[in-house]
Amino acid sequence: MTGKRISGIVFRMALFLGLLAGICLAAGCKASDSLPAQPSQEDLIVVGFSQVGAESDWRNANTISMQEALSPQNGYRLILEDAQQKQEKQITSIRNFINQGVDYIVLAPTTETGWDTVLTEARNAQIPVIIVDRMIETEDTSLFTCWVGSDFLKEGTTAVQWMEENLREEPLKIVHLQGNLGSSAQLGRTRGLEQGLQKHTDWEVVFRAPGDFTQAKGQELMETVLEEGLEFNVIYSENDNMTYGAIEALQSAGIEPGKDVTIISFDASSTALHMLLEGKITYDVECNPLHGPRVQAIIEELEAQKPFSKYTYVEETSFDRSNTTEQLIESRGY
Ligand code: GZL
Repeated sequence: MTGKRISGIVFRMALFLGLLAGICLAAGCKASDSLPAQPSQEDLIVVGFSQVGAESDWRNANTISMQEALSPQNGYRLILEDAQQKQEKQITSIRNFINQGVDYIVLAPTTETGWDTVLTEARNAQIPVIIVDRMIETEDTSLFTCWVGSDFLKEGTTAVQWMEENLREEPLKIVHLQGNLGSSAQLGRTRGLEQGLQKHTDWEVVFRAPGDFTQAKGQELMETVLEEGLEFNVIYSENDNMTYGAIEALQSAGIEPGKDVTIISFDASSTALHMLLEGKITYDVECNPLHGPRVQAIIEELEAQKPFSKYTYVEETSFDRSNTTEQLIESRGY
C-alpha cells in the first residue's frame, strides 16, 4: 500500500471519528455513559468452581447457569475447571483455587466420598466451600459452608409412584441404566427403584449397569441388552442423555420407544421433553440445573454476613403427556 493511500485512509478515519465525537457530544453522551458500569478487577469476588464435566444436557445447562450468575457484570470472576468426571481432577482444582487465594470455592462433586482431606485444606485456608447439585458424605459438616441441590431419593420415588399408578397391566421387566456409581443422583434414583422392587413382587430388573450419564454409554448398554435377547417392557434410565442413547439402539432394532417399551427418564431437559411429546419418552422426572442464581444468592448472604441455610433443596416436578406442552417446554429455560 503506497504512503499516499495510507495518509488518505488515515485522514478519512480521523474525519469520521471527529464527526462521531461531535454527534456524541451534541447528544450529551460520554463514552463512559454508553457502557454499564463495570466493577474494577480487584473489586470482583473470585469464585473457583470445580464442575463435574460436560457429560450431559443437564451439566451444560448447570454450567451456563453458573457462568451467567457469577459474571463480571454481577461482580464476580468465575474460574471454571472441568473435571471430566474424575474426582482426582476436582481435588487438584480445589488445591489450585486455594493456592490462588480465591474468595469462595464451589464444588459439584463427582462422587459422595473422598473429600475430607482436600476440604480440610480449604478450611485451613479459611475459604468457604459451597457444595452444589450432588451431596458429599462426611462426618465433619464444618468442612463445607452449605449445600444446594436435589432430593434424588424423592426423584426416584416419584418415578416409582408413577409406575405403580400407570403400569399395572402386566409384570414389569425393567432395564435399569444407572448414572455414575457413587454419585448422589445415582444412589438416590437407584434407591427409589429398589424400594419399588421390594413392594412389588411382579417387578423384576432384568439388566442393570452404570451408563455414566452419557448418551454413548446408554446406547452401548441398550445394544448389549438387545444382543443378549433379554425380554423387557420398561427402561428406567437415570438421565436423559443415557435415554437418548437407548432410544437410538431401540430404533436401530426396529423397536418403537414409548410404544413397544415404556421409558422412564430423569432430568427433563428440553430435548427429552420434545421426545416425550413425540411419544418416545413416557415419563420424565425433573432435576433442576439452574443453580447459578441460588449460589449467587448464597454468596451475597455470606458477604453481608446474613443468616443462610446449611441445606437448600430445589423444588422439582415431573412430566408426562398430561402436563407437557410446547409452550411449557419453551418457558423452562433449559
Ligand atoms: C443431577 C446431576 C446428574 C444429572 C445428569 O443433579 O448430578 O448429573 O441427572 C448429570 O444428567 O450428568
